[in-house]
Amino acid sequence: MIRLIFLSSIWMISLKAGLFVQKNDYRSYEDLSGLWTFVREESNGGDAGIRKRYYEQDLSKHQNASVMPVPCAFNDMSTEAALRDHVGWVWYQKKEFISMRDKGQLLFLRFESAQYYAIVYFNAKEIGQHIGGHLPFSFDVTQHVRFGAENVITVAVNNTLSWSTIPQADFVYKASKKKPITYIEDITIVANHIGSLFWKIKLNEESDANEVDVEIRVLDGNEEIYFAKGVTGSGNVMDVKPWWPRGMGDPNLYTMRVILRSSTDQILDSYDEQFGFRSITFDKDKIYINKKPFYCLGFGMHEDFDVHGRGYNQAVMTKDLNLFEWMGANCYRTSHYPYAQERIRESDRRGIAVILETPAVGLKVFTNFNLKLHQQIVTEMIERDKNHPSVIMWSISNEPHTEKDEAREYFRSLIDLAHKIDATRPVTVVYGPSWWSNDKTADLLDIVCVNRYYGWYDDMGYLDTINQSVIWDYTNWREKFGKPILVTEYGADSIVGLNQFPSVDFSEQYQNDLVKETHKAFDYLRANNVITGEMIWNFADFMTSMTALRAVGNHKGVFTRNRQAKMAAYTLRDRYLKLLKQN
Ligand code: GCB
Repeated sequence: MIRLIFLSSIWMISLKAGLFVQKNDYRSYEDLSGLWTFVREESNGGDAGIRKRYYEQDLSKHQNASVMPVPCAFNDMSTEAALRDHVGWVWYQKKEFISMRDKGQLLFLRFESAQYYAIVYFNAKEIGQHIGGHLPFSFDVTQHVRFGAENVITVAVNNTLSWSTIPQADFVYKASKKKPITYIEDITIVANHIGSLFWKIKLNEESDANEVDVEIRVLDGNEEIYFAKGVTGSGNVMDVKPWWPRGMGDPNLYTMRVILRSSTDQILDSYDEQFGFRSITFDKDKIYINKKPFYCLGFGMHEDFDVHGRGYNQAVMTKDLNLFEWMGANCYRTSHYPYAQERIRESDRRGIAVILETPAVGLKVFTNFNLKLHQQIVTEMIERDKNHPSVIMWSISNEPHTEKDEAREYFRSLIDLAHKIDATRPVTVVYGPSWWSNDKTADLLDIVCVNRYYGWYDDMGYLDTINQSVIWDYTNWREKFGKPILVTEYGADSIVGLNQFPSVDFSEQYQNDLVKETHKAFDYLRANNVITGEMIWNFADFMTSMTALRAVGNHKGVFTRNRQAKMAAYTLRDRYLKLLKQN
């Protein structure tokens, strides 16, 4: 599953990296996207590049050198199958002029994501490592910068380290002595729909919170509606307009402007964080947003497109979310990894709810080492996206083997961790191979998500049995655990333009018929409070590795990989638009 390597956006920023990049009088950044020098090592080449010290070399002179766009998945760029299927190390390098004008600033190198294990070198010195794709990380490079000169950034990326084979590694970056600059490292905002507000500002380690004043200003557009002081505090903001998902109201957003002042009244740092006033609650039946029942109408999907493969692309993101709106959808799951933060931010603005998911797919091995890494990923994911009003739930894993006894303590630890970091959102796991009858974990969760493929992987061709199977299966989950249940996957492959009437598998008609039959069961389950939402698999066709089950990728999209609507998209659209009005 974790096959593709990509480097998503890379930024050179002055001031801290925990928060997304921003420009103001105290912060700035350079976007390092573009064509990087690229060298592929032999597949499974035994760390040859590290042994031969590639990071000290000008890689553009290497015999295998080519260029690679960042961000993008390199696998999809090449005409060679060897690069598409490459397993092992690849090297990226870029020369970057850093001006004398930047002297005196703290400089960080921030990666939005590198898939999967990255070692970063700056002017031939290793400055840090990161394990786990999809989430941002950053390193302070101030000490290593040559001002008024070209600097060389080299990144070695390895995709062999799958979830269960990661060796012990010391990937904690130990920063060298930093300059005593005070800055905002992180902001936590909890704001509910009736205007209660809590904030916590984290300053960098070297700063002395007693030496600075922290100002909090809440802005509605340009108008300041609340002012307070303190690194942490709470209050009530009057007459707020809550953030609503589509179909329930407007996705109203506010800005929290955090300003740091020195004892001599000099501004040291400032950051504008967007947030919304809204609450997520649940009982045994349903999810509620701002105390009103929220029925999820949406998609499982992938951050994937022709040509550039997996990863963030702003044109594709815009097209996708425009199609969501056209379809009447109000929700998606970032299956099966956290997506670019730009997409989550855009979901805030459009009022599309998001279930954020870790990249833990099909877990079978519940070792201590896996747990540690999983804990790191859950922490990084929640820390990155905790202030986004669109994020309504954390998904710890997709289709783990929770029928195994060891799964219980493993998941208990992750669920507790997620609750500890964020007490305001429900936590879920998406079930696939396990059943209500043998699962060892679902009672620990707030919400239970279940993937089922009746009429496809189960009972192919028997469309008339879908209704009873779906009702039987989901009702059993509901009765056993007494939790709100979300359908997170159902569907069928269809090859666009392949028509068969009466329908047979892989035709557009079969996908459409299966969707219609499944909806009959959903109508019953919804009316009887068994499910609190439905998400089809998949939004669009996407590329996979080769297996006999796939014909040039997975075709369960209701849109093609180029985002053209298939027959089933119209059926789903009619349903979503109708149900959205009832939310
Ligand atoms: C699943 C997985 C998803 C697959 C899908 C399928 O259960 O969660 O990643 O793509 O089935 O189409 O087989």
